[in-house]
Amino acid sequence: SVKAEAELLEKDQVAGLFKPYPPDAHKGTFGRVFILAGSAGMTGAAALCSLAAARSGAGLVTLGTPESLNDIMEAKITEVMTLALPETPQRSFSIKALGKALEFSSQCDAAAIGPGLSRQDETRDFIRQFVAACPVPMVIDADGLNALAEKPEILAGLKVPAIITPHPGEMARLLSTDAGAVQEDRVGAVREATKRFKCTALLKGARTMIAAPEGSLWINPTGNPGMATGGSGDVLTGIIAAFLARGMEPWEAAAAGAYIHGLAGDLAAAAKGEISLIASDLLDFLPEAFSKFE
Ligand code: NPW
Ligand code: AMP
Ligand code: MG
Repeated sequence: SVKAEAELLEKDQVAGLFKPYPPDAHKGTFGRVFILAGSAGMTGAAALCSLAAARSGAGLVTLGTPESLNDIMEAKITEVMTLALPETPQRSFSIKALGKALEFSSQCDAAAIGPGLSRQDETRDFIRQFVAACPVPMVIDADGLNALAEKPEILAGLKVPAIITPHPGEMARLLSTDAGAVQEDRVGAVREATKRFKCTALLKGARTMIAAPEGSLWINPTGNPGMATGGSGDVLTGIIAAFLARGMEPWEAAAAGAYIHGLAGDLAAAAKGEISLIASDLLDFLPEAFSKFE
């Protein structure tokens, strides 16, 4: 049954979503995450997203990267492995990356696609075909969403669970409206998205909302305007991917992800101030955010 009212996410409820680590845990216990992110000019999005997954408990994180950016990514991030994939002349994923990317994804527990991928035509085709055939649960953000905006049937036809994480601008593209209209009726927009695309939808911005296809609707109480800074959303995508890989249900991964991300932002703002807050501060404050749940 569809609840009429949105419910505020409570800390105790989020705590219940984190199952304790078994003492005999190994890397495989917590899941393998595959991230497709980045292109020339936006390697930061790829680094932030994949490091966020590593900081959020994923056992192994692999970043698929346009091949000429591979050495840069290897130097930028130590804990994350990379998979170099065919690229366009503008150094974003080409359609030739599809086979290898799909093959790799089948060995993983969850995927994330979108941050910093660019909106080039060939990359858009790669994204569409990857999402349509990806065999594991995935979180789709940023240019992943932009690629699907004119192909809503791809999302609606998926056989695996998916979470979409649009900001109001991306949500407007998905629903063929404008960001102002989305902001005027955030509840209506997030409900429409989950209904139309048959997946869990998370609408970002002050008071992030999470809607699940079965009708529940949550409002995240954490976070602050200091988080309105480049790369902040790319961190959220990595956190949610890690939670999917450790076996959370899509609405659980989205809700716990929004809560932890906002909490890291609040801790970072308390330490550094809202003005100076940058996205990598969120990575630095994730450990303290998680410590509230251990
Ligand atoms: P306006 O103009 O501000 O009013 P885009 P992007 C609207 C990557 N990044 N409320 C906004 O409206 C991303 O991952 C890479 C209302 C504008 O129309 C993407 O791949 C980084 N409106 C790519 O860059 C760091 C809102 O949406 C539009 C809104 C482009 O992503 C940065 C802007 O959105 C970035 O993460 C709100 N709360 N929020 C890196 N270091 O590599 C947004 N809008 O055109 O999708 O651009 O979000 O910057
Ligand atoms: P993106 O636009 O993709 O970089 O995502 C921005 C992130 O910062 C999202 O998680 C937003 O929910 C968060 N954010 C942006 N502005 C605010 C705000 N005023 N209050 C709380 N969170 C915000
Ligand atoms: Mg974003």
